[in-house]
Amino acid sequence: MTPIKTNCPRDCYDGCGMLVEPRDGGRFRVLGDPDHPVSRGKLCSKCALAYNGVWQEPSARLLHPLKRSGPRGSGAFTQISWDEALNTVADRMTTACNTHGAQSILHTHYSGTLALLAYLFPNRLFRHLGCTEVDPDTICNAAGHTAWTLMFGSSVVGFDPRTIKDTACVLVWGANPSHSAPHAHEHWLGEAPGPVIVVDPIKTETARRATLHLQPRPGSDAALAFSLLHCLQRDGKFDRAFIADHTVGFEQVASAIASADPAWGERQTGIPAGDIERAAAWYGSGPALLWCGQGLQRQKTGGNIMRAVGLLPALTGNLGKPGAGISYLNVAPIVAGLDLDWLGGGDLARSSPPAVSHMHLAERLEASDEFQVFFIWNTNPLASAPAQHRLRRALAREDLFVVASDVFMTDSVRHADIVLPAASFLEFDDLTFSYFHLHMGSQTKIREPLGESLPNTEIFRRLAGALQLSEPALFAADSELLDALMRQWNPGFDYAELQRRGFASVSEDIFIPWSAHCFDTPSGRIEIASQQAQEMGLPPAPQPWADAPPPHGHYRLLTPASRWRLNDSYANDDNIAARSGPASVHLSPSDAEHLECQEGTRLRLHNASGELVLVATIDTDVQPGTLVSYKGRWPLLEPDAATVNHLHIPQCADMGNSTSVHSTLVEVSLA
Ligand SMILES: Nc1nc2c(c(=O)[nH]1)N[C@H]1C(S)=C(S)[C@@H](COP(=O)(O)OP(=O)(O)OC[C@H]3O[C@@H](n4cnc5c(=O)[nH]c(N)nc54)[C@H](O)[C@@H]3O)O[C@H]1N2
Ligand SMILES: Nc1nc2c(c(=O)[nH]1)N[C@H]1C(S)=C(S)[C@@H](COP(=O)(O)OP(=O)(O)OC[C@H]3O[C@@H](n4cnc5c(=O)[nH]c(N)nc54)[C@H](O)[C@@H]3O)O[C@H]1N2
Ligand SMILES: [Mo]
Repeated sequence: MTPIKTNCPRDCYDGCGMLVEPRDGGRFRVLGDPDHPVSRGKLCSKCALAYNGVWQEPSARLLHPLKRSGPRGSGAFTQISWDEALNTVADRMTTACNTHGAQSILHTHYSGTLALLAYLFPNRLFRHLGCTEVDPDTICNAAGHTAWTLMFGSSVVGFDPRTIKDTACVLVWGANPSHSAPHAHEHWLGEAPGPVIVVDPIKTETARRATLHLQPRPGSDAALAFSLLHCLQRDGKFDRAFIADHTVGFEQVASAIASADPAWGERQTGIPAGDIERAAAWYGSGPALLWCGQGLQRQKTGGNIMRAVGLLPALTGNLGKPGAGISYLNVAPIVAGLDLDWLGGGDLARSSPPAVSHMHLAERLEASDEFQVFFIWNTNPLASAPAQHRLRRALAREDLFVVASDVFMTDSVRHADIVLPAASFLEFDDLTFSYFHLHMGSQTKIREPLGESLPNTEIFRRLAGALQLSEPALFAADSELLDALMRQWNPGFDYAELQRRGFASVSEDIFIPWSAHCFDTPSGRIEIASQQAQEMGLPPAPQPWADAPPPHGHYRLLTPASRWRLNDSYANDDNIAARSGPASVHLSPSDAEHLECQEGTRLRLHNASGELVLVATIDTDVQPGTLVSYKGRWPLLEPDAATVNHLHIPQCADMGNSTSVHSTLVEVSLA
């Protein structure tokens, strides 16, 4: 049998093309597609291990619907039929609707799969009923989205990666592609004809490979942006005509830029003034690309930081021409023709109760009068969300009915009353995309779902049936949805042909966003100063702020993407667990000396949210005062049943009710 082309649906910038070769014993070998321009015949280490490991391991998968038969979280379950599972869920949802209203059903979902049908279709049911949603982006990137939407009118229009050949400089700010986009790190950044500058408090592998690494103190990026702007203005690199024609509010940042000389910048950020000068000279030397990662805005003032960094392209005119541009999440060009609101049932919503931020989730769930049903699908909040201990306590509420749908028995699934087993990406057809490069792909069914597991779409069609709903949109077949999406996209071929090709670029022509300089803001220009920001109680224009270094005895804990796990997926793969070792905390040699700790010493980290014991790794890539521990473990696989999100204080950023996880402060002692 010839290998079958499919695509990776994980929440990752790379969105790789893959080949699947059948092997003996009903197993498959999952490889990178040599024809795919991103994967180029190779998968990243984590996906290569997990897709050929735990994802194909029947004993690790949820194979049947289950009902709880012991205390919450104990893991005691009894196998039941799909009918019993769905009728039980439907009964409890109906009772909640009748007694407390549909808004008392809270559902949370995010990024287990980003394949369009599996990711969006289940929302139809919840929207049709009028249930409350946990706003998914509040755990990831909502501050950045709010900030750049205010400023540029969109946060999802990125540069075409192919224009890297036209650029004089690439500035990677608060992203770590060596972990979070390994193929972009390996291939794309290597294609830059000029200098690559990385701004990151950690000397990541991408920073190490860069022409220049600026290593700021965490949370000092707005000050760094103003200092770079000071140099650019002084050296005549501002584009006066662009500022006059396409921006509003420059006068509101002018004096702060004038004061932000590199010596001031060095004091605020810890970056040598000479490096600030060098970076500004390179960024100002020609068209420049700016890639802002999601780590950048997970700060208490993350919105201000994104707006301050956004001043660089706005004041130097680095937008709307080849080799210039910005990228945060590059989705708009890919899904431009697709009606994703229709796919997710936006038009079915009769009423939309206000969404709940992840920062308020534990607190809101704890109160017994508000939510009666908690429905968890495509996400694992007991691993990924803040205030882990408090959330677990909230989930222990006996009067709360908890439903969970996942591929594996995660911590969140263990806390469910009813478990609905989901099929994996090898087991159903779907459409994939990337939020960096401009390709759509087919996710092709390679084999039947393991056990009785079902694709998300089928689970929610059956649930709509059990709820005796009649809205036809809730019962749309996958083939119907895929055909409709293909018609909307209109590439000139059908889904079967896409499956044969594996993937297709959404545009053969190079895409130059904002070339017409039309910004979807109230003024139609880039809003350096924003009335809307003021109405949100924020300064109208970005401020040159830097977080103060942590107070004496405290450390700033960063918990970014791990190279071994994809969010909290893959923690249960034995090979990955062996390679990534025990949960550790990286600290600088001077902090290690101060704490009298050696390599391997057990350190106790604690703050108002919780405490956690981690193994010390002494690491010169980490600056003094900062600690790093990579995200993505499962509490149930850890010695103290806790992960870094035990320490994650649910404190909103300045915008979007979003996480400020990289602002977390901890105290440390020997365990
Ligand atoms: N400390 C700290 N915490 C963080 C972050 C951080 O930087 N630091 N980052 C945050 C970010 S950026 C994000 S996006 C979140 C992500 O948090 P999550 O959404 O919780 O993470 P994922 O691992 O992407 O997916 C969750 C689950 O979806 C399941 N799944 C996969 N495919 C399917 C499917 O087809 N159907 C169903 N029903 N389930 C499926 C997986 O098995 C997995 O258990 O975590 C956040 N948490
Ligand atoms: N291997 C792997 N890949 C992933 C994921 C994963 O968990 N593992 N998660 C996926 C998801 S959901 C997302 S959202 C993306 C996230 O991927 P990225 O956009 O790369 O974001 P993070 O990994 O959170 O953080 C990136 C960098 O920001 C830095 N950072 C932290 N604080 C600051 C600061 O104050 N200033 C600056 N300049 N930098 C700072 C961190 O040190 C880190 O190196 O990756 C996706 N890809
Ligand atoms: Mo994310």
